[in-house]
Amino acid sequence: MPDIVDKKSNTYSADLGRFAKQLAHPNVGLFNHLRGISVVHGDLKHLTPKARTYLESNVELCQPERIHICDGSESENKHLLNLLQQQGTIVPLPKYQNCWLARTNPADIARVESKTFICTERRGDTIPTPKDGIKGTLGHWMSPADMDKAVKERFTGCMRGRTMYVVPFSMGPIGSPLSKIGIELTDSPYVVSSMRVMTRMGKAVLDELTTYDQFVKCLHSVGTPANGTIEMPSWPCDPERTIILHKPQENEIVSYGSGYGGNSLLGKKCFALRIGSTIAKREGWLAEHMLILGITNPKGEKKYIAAAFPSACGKTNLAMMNPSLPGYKIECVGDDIAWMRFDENGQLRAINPENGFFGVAPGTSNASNPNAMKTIFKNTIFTNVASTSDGGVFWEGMEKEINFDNVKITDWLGRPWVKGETKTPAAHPNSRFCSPAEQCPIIDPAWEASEGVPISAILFGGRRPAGVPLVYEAKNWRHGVFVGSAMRSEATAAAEHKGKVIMHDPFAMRPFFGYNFGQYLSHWLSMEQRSDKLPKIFHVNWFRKSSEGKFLWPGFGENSRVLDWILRRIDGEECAKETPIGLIPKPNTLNLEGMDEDVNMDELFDIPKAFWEEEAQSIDKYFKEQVGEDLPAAIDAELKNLKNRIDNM
Ligand code: OXD
Ligand code: MN
Repeated sequence: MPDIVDKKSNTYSADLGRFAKQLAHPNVGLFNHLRGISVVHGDLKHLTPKARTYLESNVELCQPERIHICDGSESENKHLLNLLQQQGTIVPLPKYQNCWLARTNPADIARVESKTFICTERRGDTIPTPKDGIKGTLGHWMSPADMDKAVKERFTGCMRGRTMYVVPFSMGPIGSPLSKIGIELTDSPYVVSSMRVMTRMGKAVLDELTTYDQFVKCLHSVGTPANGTIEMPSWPCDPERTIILHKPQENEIVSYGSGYGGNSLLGKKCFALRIGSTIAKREGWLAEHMLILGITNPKGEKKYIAAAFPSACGKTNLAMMNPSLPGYKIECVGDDIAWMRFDENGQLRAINPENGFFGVAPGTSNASNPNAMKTIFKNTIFTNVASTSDGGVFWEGMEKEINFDNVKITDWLGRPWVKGETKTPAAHPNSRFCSPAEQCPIIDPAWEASEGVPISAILFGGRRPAGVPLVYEAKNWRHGVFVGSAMRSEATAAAEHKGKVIMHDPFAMRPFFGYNFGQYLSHWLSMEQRSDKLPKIFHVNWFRKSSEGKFLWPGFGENSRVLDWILRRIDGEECAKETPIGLIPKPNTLNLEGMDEDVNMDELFDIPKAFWEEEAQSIDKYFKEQVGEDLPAAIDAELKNLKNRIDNM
């Protein structure tokens, strides 16, 4: 059997004969070796000089048994899925077409912010200096020497007995001037298969590299625990020593010990956001944690909107929304990341650097997101959802989609689960689907446009049960940057935080800043010099609750009513009135026609003075404690203005 764990030596052993036969490649010859290691798939000749050097040094460090250069083909993917199945990492889901379920080691289930570092010579380039005695929450810094030490300790020989996969990938459509290339070296076939969904991956990217030999270096290993014991051979990992490192100066990412999501699919958070934001700063553009959607009004006029919400706050749902407002159409460009830059006419243009959706499964249903449901039941890898006895999947929110009388449920840990009886959730709250974006029935015709789509508005938002109205518009760009900097939201399961605390999450980027947040704010402010056609900025909150604890706004498709108001604002309609926090809809200008539910507009748009006094204080405290000297004066001035306006309420 290929690649099974040999429990005694804790290395992978393999029936190379069968493996090689499966992979037989016309170009694989006797001389396809690198430092004595055989290349079992692909050809070293296809690597550019820099790619080869990068591979060589990491082969030396990690000492894999063999090398596989990925071509991204269907047959390669079949082989990998086969391998994963034989290793017990994934099981097929026969209810659907080419769908698979992975169950991870329960210790490896989410991003690990506390073990994520940015490495620069000077600490201040990575993070602001928090006030004395206060723990910084805007990222973690490591010195280059400590990074080198951490890498050596963990990576030396970590791939012994395993295959090192060379994964060339493009963030953004191959060849677009807005795209960037990466090469991920990994020992996880699960990562390779997922990267094939989430990025443009394979031979075409190597070809593209030959025109300019520049790429982001991404080294990943699931790890080999120091004590030699791999607890769960189907999901090797090393949670104790997990570490995720970024060196912006070298365009380099190194990730060890976790096979999960943002920790291991290095194109996503590590490249497209952390390293991406540092490249964007250098090159004068923006790499953001934002969905991108196209919206067409009943007159057939189309605009694009980008929106930043923290993880698990409904970005995927908004990006794929079926508008309830008649005559409107929404099309999806991306659900998680936007790379945006001003073109020569001063128009902000965005691409979605990703090629797939790595969405939170729980809560996704035909009621909340019918377009996602039409996207995710073919060619998908599910991770940590529950399974059904008829070969399907289940998660919290799918209760109406399955017949509990006919099927038995097995939870994400592989234990029997009974609705109404079992107290723990069937699916892990951060369980995911990983599906090709092109399968989305409302994917935008321009989602792969090489020049990107023109952005007319930027939305910020979060889960705010109290005090924050459904929508308000920033007075201008500078005020909008302040609104982004002051974002807060209830914690969710996408990271390791517990409970329902309201956390500061500026720009929904707190876990993803690649450099000092104060400098990031200055960079955003500097966009004012790049264009006189800046998009309008808004703040939205679908999650406000009444005094009885009920949601005041139904959300989902009804959010199209808010987008309609936003579009009319972009067109210059005078449907807004000033408040101390920004502009909100004038009475009767939010189109509520045909809504099933009565909405208490007074409560939904109430701006309580006491709440906002406290909010401004909390923002002030946050800036003082976390950002200190690095806070741009313009943002401090915006906060003072807000306080004054609240005082005069
Ligand atoms: C994600 C996240 O995985 O934001 O998209 O955590
Ligand atoms: Mn995200």
